[in-house]
Amino acid sequence: MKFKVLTIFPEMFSALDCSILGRALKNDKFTLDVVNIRDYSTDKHSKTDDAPFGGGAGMVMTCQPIVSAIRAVDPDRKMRRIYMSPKGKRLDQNIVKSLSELDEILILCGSYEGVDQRAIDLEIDEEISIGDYVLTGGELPAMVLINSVSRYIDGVLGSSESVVEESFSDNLLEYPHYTRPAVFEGLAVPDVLLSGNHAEVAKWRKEKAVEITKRLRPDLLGE
Ligand code: 4FM
Repeated sequence: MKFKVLTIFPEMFSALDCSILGRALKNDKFTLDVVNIRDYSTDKHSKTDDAPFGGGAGMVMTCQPIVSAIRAVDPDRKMRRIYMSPKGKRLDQNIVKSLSELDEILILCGSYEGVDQRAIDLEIDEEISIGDYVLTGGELPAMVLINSVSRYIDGVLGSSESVVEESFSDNLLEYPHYTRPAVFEGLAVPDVLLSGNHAEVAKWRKEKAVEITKRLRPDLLGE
């Protein structure tokens, strides 16, 4: 998988150099090119924004640097071009999984009050939202998308970080986890987990997953 991110805050993406994704990037399991939109501005001061037509507060990102940057990084339109926005289709694990099957994803991050609609109309394939709340820009949403999609790429997760037995894999929330010590502040780990009976452990985990999902997210069970 190849990701290209277009942003006016490229430094923010250093967060992806940490932990599991940092290791995967180092080991070339996927690539991430972070492109500064400002570098494509033809303005003498490298401006990337202007006041909104029709008036109102805030600034709008102009078409020229965005359209030039997108066409420079994806000249033959072979990438899936995504704009992170609260107006987009809500990201869920099914969308994550289907995006992970693509070869190349371009993500446009907006800032300020918005992006000139013509840049979106001309160049963007799909708008995706990470949830019904408003952030100051699309950078954190882009990192959420990259993080969630990367987990499905071969070799990104270690063998102990399996992608199969997890929340949402069968539309259930995860069962509770425990590790040593067996008793902490008087709270004991459920006996079955210490029994060594793998079939009983699997049964208990499935029951817990169903119980927790019923209680916290009945919508996931269609209830
Ligand atoms: C997006 C601010 C574009 C300014 C944002 C511009 C968001 C979300 C979000 C903020 N993106 N899911 N929620 N973006 O809040 O995806 Cl120009």
